Amino acid sequence: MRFNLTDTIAAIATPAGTSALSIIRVSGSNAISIVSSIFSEKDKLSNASGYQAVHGYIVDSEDIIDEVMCLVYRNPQSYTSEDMVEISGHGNPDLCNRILQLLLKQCRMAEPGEFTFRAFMNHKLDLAQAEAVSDLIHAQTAKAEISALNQLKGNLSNEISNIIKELTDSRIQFELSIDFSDQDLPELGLDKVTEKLEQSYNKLKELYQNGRQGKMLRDGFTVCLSGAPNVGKSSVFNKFLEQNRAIVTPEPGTTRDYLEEWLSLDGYPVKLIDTAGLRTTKNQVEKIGIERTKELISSADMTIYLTDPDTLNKDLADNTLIYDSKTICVLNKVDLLNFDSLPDSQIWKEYLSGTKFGFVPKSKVKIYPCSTYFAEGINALKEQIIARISLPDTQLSSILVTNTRHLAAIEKAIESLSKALQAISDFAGYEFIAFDLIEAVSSLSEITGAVTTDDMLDRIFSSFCIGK
Ligand SMILES: Nc1nc2c(ncn2[C@@H]2O[C@H](COP(=O)(O)OP(=O)(O)O)[C@@H](O)[C@H]2O)c(=O)[nH]1
Ligand SMILES: [Mg+2]
Repeated sequence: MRFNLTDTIAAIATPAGTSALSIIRVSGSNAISIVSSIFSEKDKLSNASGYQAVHGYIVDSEDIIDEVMCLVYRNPQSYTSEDMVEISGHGNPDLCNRILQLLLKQCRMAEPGEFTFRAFMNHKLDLAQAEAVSDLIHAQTAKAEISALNQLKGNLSNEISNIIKELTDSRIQFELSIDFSDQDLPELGLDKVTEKLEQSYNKLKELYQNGRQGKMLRDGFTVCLSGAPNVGKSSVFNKFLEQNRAIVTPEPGTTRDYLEEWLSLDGYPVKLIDTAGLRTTKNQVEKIGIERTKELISSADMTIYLTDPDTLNKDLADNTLIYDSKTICVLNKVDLLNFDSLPDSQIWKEYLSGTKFGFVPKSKVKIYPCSTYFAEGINALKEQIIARISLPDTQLSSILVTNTRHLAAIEKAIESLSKALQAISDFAGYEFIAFDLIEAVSSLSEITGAVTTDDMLDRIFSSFCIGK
């Protein structure tokens, strides 16, 4: 086992630095007696009932260290399911550390995630919910918060438990048919069992497919700006961030190394990357920058390929403009065009007046016109990105698998279940089908934590904050 569960543990739960308040958490069978021993109102604290707050002073022999409120929790009605005390003191890091040092004379410092680990071991939370605690703390945007909160409420755990129950029921029916095949039991309704297994299979498939997008919600979408030098990549980058982050100059080849920044687009976490312009060059530094750009484009979730009136014809001739689900082509600097001389001048005029955004007339690929000098083009580009990454709101409020570990477990379960279904259609022996169903259940049990290894728990809880 990774942590000793019988020790009493303590940790500062609030961030380091000066703040209005700071909170120290103590959990374990001796939590209340240890805090009482350094508290001015010893009896009041020792006799406090659960959820009672006791006002007093933390004292070191005769010296008063801080005036605090101690909130008492009695097991099992606490986060960890153990006796707990939360000491709220003044947010002075020095005072807070002195209180912690006093406590640590009688108990041990908590490891990262150890409070939540205890909650898991004491069945307050299952593993998927414990992971949601960490996701909720680290969620960067509103959409990621909703999804983590749903998981914490147990939505994912319930769905997985229901599927586990269905699969286990079916497995038992197959096993009974093997074990008592010589007895007068009613025959296994193979059609009905198969139908149920197919339903579970479809549910898992749906969870997996939605989950691939859900994972992006948790980890973010990477959007890479690319195109020839000087088309305005850094200008677009700065407009998105609403600050002059990247250097913009009229001179081609300004951006050599890439820059990346996080932003929230309609509640979705987006990592926007500004890259070196793509061109043939003899300059060593620029060459390396261009190589990096190519790697970034291939690993990004989306690319915004920019061109401008000067490079458009070359880009069209070279077939560099592609329009697929991963790429958005943009013609920047449309303010430089002489609209009256263009074939579909009316469309361009409508665009410039901010009423239209769409195709560049007569081009083979869909190219979005834009100018970093006008808000319309940038806003419309943002909408295009959002449209491609956004999930329907119903999907957000339902179950969304956002965690790589969970997705891998679901994928394994789908594989085992599809083997079971194949075995049924091949008229294979029931023992083979039962075996595949056991495998599927065991993969799914890893999500809720009914099946775990020390190594797996280590990996999960070590990424938590201290004090959580
Ligand atoms: N006319 C016009 N100039 C632009 C526009 N966007 C960027 N520029 C200018 O084009 C030049 C190159 O821009 P920059 O963002 O550094 O391009 P990058 O090399 O692709 O990063 C700068 O002088 C910008 O001010 C635009 O929409 N219209
Ligand atoms: Mg640049």
